[in-house]
Amino acid sequence: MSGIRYDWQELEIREVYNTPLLELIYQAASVHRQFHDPKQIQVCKLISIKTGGCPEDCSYCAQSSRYQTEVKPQALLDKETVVNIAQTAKQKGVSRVCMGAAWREVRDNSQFEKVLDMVKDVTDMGLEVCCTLGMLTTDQAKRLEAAGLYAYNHNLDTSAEYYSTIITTRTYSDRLNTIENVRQTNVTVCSGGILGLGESIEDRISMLHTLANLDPHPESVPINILSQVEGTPLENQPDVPIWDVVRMIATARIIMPTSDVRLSAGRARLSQVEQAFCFMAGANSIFSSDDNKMLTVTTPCPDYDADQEMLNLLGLEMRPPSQRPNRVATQVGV
Ligand code: SAM
Ligand code: DTB
Ligand code: SF4
Repeated sequence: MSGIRYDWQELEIREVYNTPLLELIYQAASVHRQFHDPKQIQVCKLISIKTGGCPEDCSYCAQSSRYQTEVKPQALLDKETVVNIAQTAKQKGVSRVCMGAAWREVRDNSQFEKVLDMVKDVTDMGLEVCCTLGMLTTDQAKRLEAAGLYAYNHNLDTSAEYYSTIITTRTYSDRLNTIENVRQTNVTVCSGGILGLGESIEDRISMLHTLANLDPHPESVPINILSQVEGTPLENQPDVPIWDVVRMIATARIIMPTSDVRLSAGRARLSQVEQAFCFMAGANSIFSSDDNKMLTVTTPCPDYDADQEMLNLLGLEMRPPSQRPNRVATQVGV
């Protein structure tokens, strides 16, 4: 069965999302088994290479300079620090390292040169490297590609309709433009969203519709659960019910069958049973850590050893890094 479509209608996605729950999970699990090895989970490590002081006003974010949060701004880390964190992660079986910077956009300066250097060195360790650095031009995407970058993360976060309620300092088209710029290269695209911003179910469906009509689909789709950060406008949002998370994962799995669906922020508050439902519904990627945080102290992340134990218990295993080399990096012998 080929089954990969880029012409999903909102009506169809709504129908999938509203399928009776256990039937939805069963359908998603079946699709998952057609396109993926259901034993394998991709384990990723986040490194905040530049923390806080961001000029953007994303209402959920601990790193925006507009809000008073417990995050202390930190300048760009040096390469040795990043390589050391990546080495420990590799020893623990992690296959992807994702470097995040609290920037609005990449600038062509010495900081970007340093990031390119980090990408080269961590790629050389045999790890998949992902960056999330804000907006990017095609030229910058090409330079990251030449350094060996495997993936670029740029989330849509919510629907086009709801976007300006959450972020006013950039537009949905800015977001789509950067994704388009990454698509001019062989770097894979990672793009998803957040549940719990006060969005409606229609907003969730609209975001999934935008993602599933990108051709090709993003190779990975992170589903974040809002971590309510004190000091941000969304600090008092209620917790997202687990079944909403499961529905979102299952729908993403069915409409984007070859993509990796990543259970991202908010996993730390889920029980093993709840996480098992997410894996059953087609999630096949997680972030794990040894410093108890995602990017910042505001958002906890489960521990490598606890995750290994959970995977063992569920009969799952860590997926090795992709053998697909970045084409340009191979050509230039990076
Ligand atoms: N500055 C870059 C950008 O916005 O593209 C990259 C870093 S940003 C922290 C990456 C993503 O993390 C956001 O798009 C959002 O989906 C997620 N995120 C940030 N804060 C979050 C929170 N409090 N809860 C859940 N997800 C969050
Ligand atoms: C993604 O979708 N989620 C990760 C990663 N991509 C960059 C970030 C999770 C949120 C981190 C919030 C914090 O740690 O402050
Ligand atoms: Fe800045 Fe990214 Fe946080 Fe928005 S999500 S405030 S762009 S670090």
